[in-house]
Amino acid sequence: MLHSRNIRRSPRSTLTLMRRLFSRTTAVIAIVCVAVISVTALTFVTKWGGFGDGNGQFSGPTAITVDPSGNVYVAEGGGQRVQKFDNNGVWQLKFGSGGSGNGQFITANGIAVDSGGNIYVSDLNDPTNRVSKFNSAGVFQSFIGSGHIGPTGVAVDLADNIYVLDGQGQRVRKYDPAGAHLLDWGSGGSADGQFGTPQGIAVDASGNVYVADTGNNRIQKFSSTGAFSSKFGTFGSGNGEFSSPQGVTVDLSGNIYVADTGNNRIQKFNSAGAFVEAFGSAGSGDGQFSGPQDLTADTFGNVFVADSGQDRVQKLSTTTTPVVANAGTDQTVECSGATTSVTLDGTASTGSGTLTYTWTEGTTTLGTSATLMVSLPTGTHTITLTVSSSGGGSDTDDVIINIVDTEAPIITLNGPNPMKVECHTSFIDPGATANDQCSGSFAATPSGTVNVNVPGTYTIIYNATDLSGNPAPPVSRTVNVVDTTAPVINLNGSSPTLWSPNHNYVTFSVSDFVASVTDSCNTSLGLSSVVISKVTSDELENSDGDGNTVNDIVIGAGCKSVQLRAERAGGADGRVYTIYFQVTDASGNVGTASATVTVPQSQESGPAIDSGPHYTVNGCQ
Ligand SMILES: [Ca+2]
Ligand SMILES: [Ca+2]
Ligand SMILES: [Ca+2]
Ligand SMILES: [Ca+2]
Repeated sequence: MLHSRNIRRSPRSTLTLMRRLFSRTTAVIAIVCVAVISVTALTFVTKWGGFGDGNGQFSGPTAITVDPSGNVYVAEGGGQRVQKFDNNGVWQLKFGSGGSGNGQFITANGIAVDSGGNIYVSDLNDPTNRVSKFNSAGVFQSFIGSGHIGPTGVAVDLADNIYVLDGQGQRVRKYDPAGAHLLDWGSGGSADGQFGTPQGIAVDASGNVYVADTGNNRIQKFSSTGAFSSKFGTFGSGNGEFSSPQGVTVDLSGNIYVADTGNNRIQKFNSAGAFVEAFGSAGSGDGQFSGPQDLTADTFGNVFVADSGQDRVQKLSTTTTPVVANAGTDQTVECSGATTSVTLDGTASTGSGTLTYTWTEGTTTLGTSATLMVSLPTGTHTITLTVSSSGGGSDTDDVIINIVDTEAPIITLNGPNPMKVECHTSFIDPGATANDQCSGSFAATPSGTVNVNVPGTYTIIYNATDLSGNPAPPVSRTVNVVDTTAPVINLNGSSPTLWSPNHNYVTFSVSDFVASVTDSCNTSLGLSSVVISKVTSDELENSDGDGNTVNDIVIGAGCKSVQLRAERAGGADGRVYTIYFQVTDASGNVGTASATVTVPQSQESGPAIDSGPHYTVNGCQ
């Protein structure tokens, strides 16, 4: 269908094709209707290129056109060739090279495709000054016309008539499909129908011819026979004003697009020449331009721009799909601290053009990227994503982020467990620390008591609850209060002297010597707890001159008393009995003390002298 002989297109105006199709095929009518209905603002779609001479690279792309299938053809002034791409920028083929031979270029500056897929390239530079025709495979066919002076542009109408714009010649030359010259119009100047070195030309479905009158900063419209119809534009940078506009094209609806080269932008006008929209700015970003020299509209609602200074092609859409914001799936996230990191994902949002994203919670803006990591405190957050399209329109969507705290703290004991505490001392609880992923670290609460004065095993229980009320499993510590200190036997200072040495027994009890027993950990200890562990004498049991007695020491039953003979060796230094006392606390700690009972040698001799134990009787041990 698209190759039907009767289907023609003008190179810088693709609407011509679809107008013809509109009247001939129902199937295509449907496509046309969709495209027309959704025509709104220009939005960036994609781009390709970059400086170079490789396939898909450019050196000064000066002219661009499309064929009925949407293929894109780019002529390079610097690269001296033509490259063909599909509608999405996938490289197809190339032809041409630098030179003056057939099929070669000096400075290609205009391009058009006819209904048969033949490609016309105008070359503005002396000595070439010619328009070359190639078949769809890029094979040189013929020259169109002769005598051109700096031909800057070329266009083909529905009937395959060829219009050559002589930039230096300040005129339009029209040829029939076979290349026969039909007519010329125009001259240099700024009056209606005159030109100031025009650079671009297009033909609409009705055969009207549009010229980008570059030097006069305006667009002029002519009939197919060159009669002046109308004009719009003047020098400037405001809406509807131009700075050296070099390219013009017309879409299916008759809208006119102008490559406003010096202003680094594209401007759109309705079919009556009224300003509709300005798109783009100077720069290298998406939707920005650097001296764009040409543009073309396809039949699918796209406009392709030769972004000459950036050596690339930018594809713009004239159709806008509604913006649909998608803030992503609601999330429930376990708290991980004072704030918890959550990634918001708005990449499922759709809409044409360049989308911008704004995440807000209440009146607070959280960020402006498609995906965003945010830090949120515990609780329920309703976050709104607002998506806006560079082509206009916006939408919002909410996502609920629940930061929850469901995990209990974990308690860790500080200090040893079990823990040993000496009786009589103070117990200082080293405590326990609760660690919670959400609430952080804090002291656990102990319960239970330790009586440091009572040996035994005690248990301290530690509990903790996080800020969300999750209780930690309790942890316990065993505290062993131990008594390792011996009791103290307090003597009353008594140290009796026996006289006379009559060999009789004298009985002494514990209480004769011991005033008290103290053990702060074992207060039940008293005199009754004290026993005589042993008694010694510093003289032999049966020593010389003691009356030949034995059993000088007799410890009573239960070791609470002792009988001592009042006697001493003759001719010695007096007898010393030493009584050893012993008391044992409940923990087995043993306290000892001793006291002496003496028998002097004589009443005049002074105190008995202790020469060490020579005779021992054991008591209770
Ligand atoms: Ca927790
Ligand atoms: Ca003790
Ligand atoms: Ca004796
Ligand atoms: Ca002695």
